[in-house]
Amino acid sequence: MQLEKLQKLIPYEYDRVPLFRRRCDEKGIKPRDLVTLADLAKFPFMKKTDLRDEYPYGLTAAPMSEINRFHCSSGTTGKPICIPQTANDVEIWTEGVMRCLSMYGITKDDVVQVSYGYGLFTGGLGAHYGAEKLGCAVLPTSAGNTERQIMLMKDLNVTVICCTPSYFLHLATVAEKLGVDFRRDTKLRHGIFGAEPWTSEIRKRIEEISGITAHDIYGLTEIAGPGVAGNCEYCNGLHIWEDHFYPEIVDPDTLEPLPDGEEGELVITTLDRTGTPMIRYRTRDLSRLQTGTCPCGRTMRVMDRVHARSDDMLIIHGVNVFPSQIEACLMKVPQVAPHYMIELSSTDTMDRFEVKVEVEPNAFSDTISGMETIRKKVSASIKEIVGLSPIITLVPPNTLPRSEGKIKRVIDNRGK
Ligand code: DLL
Repeated sequence: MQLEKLQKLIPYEYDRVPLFRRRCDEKGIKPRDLVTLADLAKFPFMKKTDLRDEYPYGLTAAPMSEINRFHCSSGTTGKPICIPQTANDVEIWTEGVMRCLSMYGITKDDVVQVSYGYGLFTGGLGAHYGAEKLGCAVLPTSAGNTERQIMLMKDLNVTVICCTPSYFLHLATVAEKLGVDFRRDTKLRHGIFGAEPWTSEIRKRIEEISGITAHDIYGLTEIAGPGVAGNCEYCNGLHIWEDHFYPEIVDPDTLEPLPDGEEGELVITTLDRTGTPMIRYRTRDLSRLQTGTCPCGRTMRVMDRVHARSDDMLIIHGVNVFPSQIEACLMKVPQVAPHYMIELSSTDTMDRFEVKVEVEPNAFSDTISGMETIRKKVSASIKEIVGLSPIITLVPPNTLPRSEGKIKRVIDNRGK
């Protein structure tokens, strides 16, 4: 089925998207050369800079009469990227989210609060359409106005919340301040979290503080939005909806395909989308396609949770460090809260590497000795796993910035 779809998609793209045709011609490859699935690796990659360079319509394959929605994602600089989609593209995306929700055990009896932002970001409308299609009652709060979110959650008997994991942690802090206990005062049972890397340690913290089950939903604007993959009840990774999204893992340096079981950059081809199809799109997300079968019985392949992006990697004192590693080290110390910042700056001679982390309210004290014990634990945890000794600054509860959407945890001022 994947091969049949690819054999339609490649000529469709070749005929309609000049950039793709030019790249194929340069490589001396023709659509008819796709005879087996393995032949896909002969075709050129697409990447974010292509979308930026061809902004806004250069990679659009369908005529304007068929385009029915735009979503954009912000670039780090200048213009955003823009993904025009057909009604069928939106339908495929909706189905991906619906399948995820159903896999998480959500049914039409659930009340789903969508606290992802609505608009050009795909989180809000993606979760909304998927939940509505499943027959749930949807509460489209969008992001922000946290106290009102908590009031509505209580009053409307919300059972499912969709938001970034970092926003849920903020919501939990505000709920505590308002005297709202999720277990006692709400019907909340599930959280559908994604849009940013989050470690299993944060997942555990979320489940402990709220009593809900935290589910992982993965996706990106270029490929659809949320709902490209989600975890099953075994939480052993995320099933990719492979009938719509064809995954590959490549070595991020050589770009050669890697066998299942090896970590590299996730590359996705959209098998059915016709508005802005993506062929071998380099996501920059680091993952692995797992080998073997999943005990849940689903046969769609499983990718590891995305713990980092290749462009997130920091090189500090010559050591490669991912923010998620720091997060995992911090979460090993129960006295610190899941709110932290990594700050880097440089002097003439060396990098300054500081980790600021909030102390849990019940562990916070104004005695130097009490704080010093926690600081040493944090320092030892980072030293053991990352091999570096950053400056550790413990800060009082609720003092670091919070975000309503994707959180920015790294400030890198080196070389500025
Ligand atoms: O973040 C789509 C989305 C919305 C996914 C809501 C899940 C929930 P973009 O803004 O284009 O789209 O950002 C996509 O976010 O390449 C990953 O780096 C990261 N990301 C998304 N989901 C996860 C996840 C949306 N579950 C980028 N785990 C992707 C880790 C994630 N990273």
